[in-house]
Amino acid sequence: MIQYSDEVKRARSENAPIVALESTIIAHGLPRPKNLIVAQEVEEIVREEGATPATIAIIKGEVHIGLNEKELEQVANDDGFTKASIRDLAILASTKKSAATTVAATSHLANLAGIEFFATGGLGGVHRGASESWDESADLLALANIPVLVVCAGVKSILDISATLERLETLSVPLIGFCTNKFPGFYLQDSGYSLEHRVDSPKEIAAIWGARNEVGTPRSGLVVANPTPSPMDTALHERLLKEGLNKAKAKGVIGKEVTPFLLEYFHTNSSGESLRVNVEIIKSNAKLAAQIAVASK
Ligand code: PSU
Ligand code: MN
Repeated sequence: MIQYSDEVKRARSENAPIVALESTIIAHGLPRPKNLIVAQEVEEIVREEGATPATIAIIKGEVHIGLNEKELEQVANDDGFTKASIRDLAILASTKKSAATTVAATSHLANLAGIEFFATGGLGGVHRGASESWDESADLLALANIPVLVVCAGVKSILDISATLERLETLSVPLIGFCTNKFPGFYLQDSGYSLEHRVDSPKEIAAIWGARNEVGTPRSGLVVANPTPSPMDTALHERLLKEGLNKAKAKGVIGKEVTPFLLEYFHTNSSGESLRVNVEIIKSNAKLAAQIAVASK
């Protein structure tokens, strides 16, 4: 029982390029009222590139692929939207509850709807201290098992980046840098880790995506790491990261609350800097994902 927006319905019938967008960024990653404005602007960027945006969320238990104006507003402003990963989907469907979807859940639902391209901000990954807390995002397993291409600005710098890269390797998730050999660190252009593969055009990415069939690896996703166009000041980033992690620990924040807590800490303590960078990231990723979707047709 999938509810498609009118424009997504049209795009599907015309076999036109579609880009999936996640809703957790809107509901839990960006502060109000900026979140709604950004969500609308990001959809517009996708349209300008000649693709159709499909923001994905669960509303009253129903899967929505593409949201109308009112539904987008609900996701942005309604307190009833929890943060849903793949394991929550059946529970939400049967209890008729609403939720925003993470990278994992959005990829899953995009694939269900036959959408291959998806833009987010930063991926979830292995958290610092994960060897004790076992906190590893379900995004990683989803990337390994769901054939959706995800454009992101690397993994969030609040994570253990080295461990995340190791897990991506173990899980056989292909990883390519867009116009860079450095793995981006979300707020920063360079996380300090190198990338083996670099591509310089959406066309090359589309070709790699298409080549998976030839070598018999069509079942996994693909991560396109697109560095932020305007990074945060490294010293400010360093300071907020240290403070935020300490605060989270002191307050005993665990589970799926960790990521929203740290993002919020950055947003309220960087005088708008982290928010500015986060917004630029989402926009630039949406643009690239749309270009790849168009180049794949
Ligand atoms: N990127 C952003 N803001 C976010 C997220 C990504 O710019 O809020 C969300 C995504 O939905 C991602 C989630 O899947 O953070 C990861 O959460 P966790 O670490 O709990 O798996
Ligand atoms: Mn987690």
